[in-house]
Amino acid sequence: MKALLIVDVQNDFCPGGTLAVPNGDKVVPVINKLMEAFPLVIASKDWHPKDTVHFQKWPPHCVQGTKGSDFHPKLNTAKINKVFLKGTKNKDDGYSAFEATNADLAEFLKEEEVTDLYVCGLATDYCVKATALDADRNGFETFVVEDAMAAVNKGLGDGERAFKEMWQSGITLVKSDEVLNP
Ligand code: VGL
Ligand code: ZN
Repeated sequence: MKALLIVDVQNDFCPGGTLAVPNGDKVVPVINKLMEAFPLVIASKDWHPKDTVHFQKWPPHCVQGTKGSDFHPKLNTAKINKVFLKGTKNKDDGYSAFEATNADLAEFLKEEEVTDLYVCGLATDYCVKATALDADRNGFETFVVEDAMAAVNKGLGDGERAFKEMWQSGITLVKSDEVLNP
């Protein structure tokens, strides 16, 4: 059983948002198409309290219940079976979707008999990377869909380094075309 996990495709990470990822919105049509190939689609949301220590490292973003925390308006949310909320505590960054507090992601995937997890979304060098590495550690066959994600690139080359780190950990890099037309 395979599943698609969409990480943090939220307004604040897209152009016009408070922590906009360059080309963050470009992943939306790719992900909408990708969803068609999966019987199970889940998503994570960065979901911060307004006084979190996380905002000492980052401009405030994805504050619980604000417009910035909503999914991008073009994302086909009808296909999303369950949403996992992370970074929900005052003292946690919650980069990985496996740190979600409203439900246990690893347990959910095991109950659904997911063996192969495909990860996409925002941002490659933070939450996508952290989530993919955790998926691998939790024993899932892990794939990242390269053209369905975008990097913050706070430091030059961070996105490229993230791909390398994921690949070196045994994660498989794939393109959306290969997933849609196997
Ligand atoms: C993220 C920085 C801060 C992400 C979240 O979703 O990649 N990056 N919070
Ligand atoms: Zn955050």
